[in-house]
Amino acid sequence: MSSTSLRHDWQTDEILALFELPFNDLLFQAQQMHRRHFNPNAVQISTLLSIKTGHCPEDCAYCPQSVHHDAELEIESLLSVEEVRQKARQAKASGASRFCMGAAWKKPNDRNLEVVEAMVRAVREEGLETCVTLGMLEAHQAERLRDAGLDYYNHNIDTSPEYYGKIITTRTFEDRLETLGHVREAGLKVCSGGIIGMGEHRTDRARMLQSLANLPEHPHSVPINQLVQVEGTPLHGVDPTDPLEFVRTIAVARILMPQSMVRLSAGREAMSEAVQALCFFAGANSIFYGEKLLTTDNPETAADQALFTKLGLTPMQEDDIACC
Ligand code: SAM
Ligand code: DTB
Ligand code: SF4
Repeated sequence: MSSTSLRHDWQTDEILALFELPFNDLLFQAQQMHRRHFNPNAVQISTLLSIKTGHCPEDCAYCPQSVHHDAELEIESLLSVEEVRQKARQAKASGASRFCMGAAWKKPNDRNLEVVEAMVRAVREEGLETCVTLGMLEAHQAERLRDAGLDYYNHNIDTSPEYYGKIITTRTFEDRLETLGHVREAGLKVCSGGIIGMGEHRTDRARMLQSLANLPEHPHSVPINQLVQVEGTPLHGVDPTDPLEFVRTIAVARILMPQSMVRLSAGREAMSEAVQALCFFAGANSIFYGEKLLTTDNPETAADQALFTKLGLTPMQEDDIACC
């Protein structure tokens, strides 16, 4: 996202100062920023589908799909284009505007990519925006996805550059930035965020948001995940982060990246309605909707519909976004 009014020079101490504000001051500032750019009562709705599940060669300590951990998981090879089309049709019927497809790959090979391109075309034919997350991409692969009509590429930086090596050893933070560069240069919209609750410190949360905000363009979409603790993964049993610190992270993301969609991503199943409501107040304006994320549970759709009614939230339309 490029606009001269957006900052790309955030310093760590400025971001920490935001985190340290009294809670009400921080939320008020974030809500004011939010209202400047969005209808505060509109939420963008995406649905997720795992198109290839498990056996991933990467060792991400949070992830049940890594071959290095022994989480209980139903391994599934690449779905067919028709299976994906059916799921997209269902997602559209239940109110989603974007369909996100995730694959447990370190990087796709060109044969894999051909199938994903066909999936992207099928999902577009069903009238949904498309997002995929396939691991690392080379420049020509990002261009191929763009030519197939892909809208968004999700590639999370997950945590701070300093904490990265404690969570993943099979790739580097710089590898992630390189793929994000290819995606941006191909003209795809970037979706990039991270995970809270992996035993990181507040400074890591600040440095993660700083890395995102100081990219050449703010990501269009910034998913903030709360770690879903899965038995068999190294992070199972780690001390959870205080929910109010999670809300603060959302608020700081909103202030740093005022025009981005901030997604209250994984972890809602373990969150009270009150904490989710605070996240929306702090500037979150996007969620994953549907009873499953990739491999773990998300809230029941009826529960989400009830929450939307209680909070007076509506699915986002184009005119809910103010132009810069
Ligand atoms: N393999 C690709 C990759 O890592 O980019 C795409 C799929 S991967 C599952 C997508 C994202 O899901 C990860 O970057 C991570 O941020 C998030 N994720 C994975 N497991 C999670 C968990 N247990 N809790 C919260 N977020 C998780
Ligand atoms: C993102 O930031 N979170 C989503 C999506 N992008 C691909 C994935 C969450 C996965 C949670 C664990 C699971 O269900 O396997
Ligand atoms: Fe593989 Fe992605 Fe899971 Fe890491 S997060 S183990 S890359 S599926």
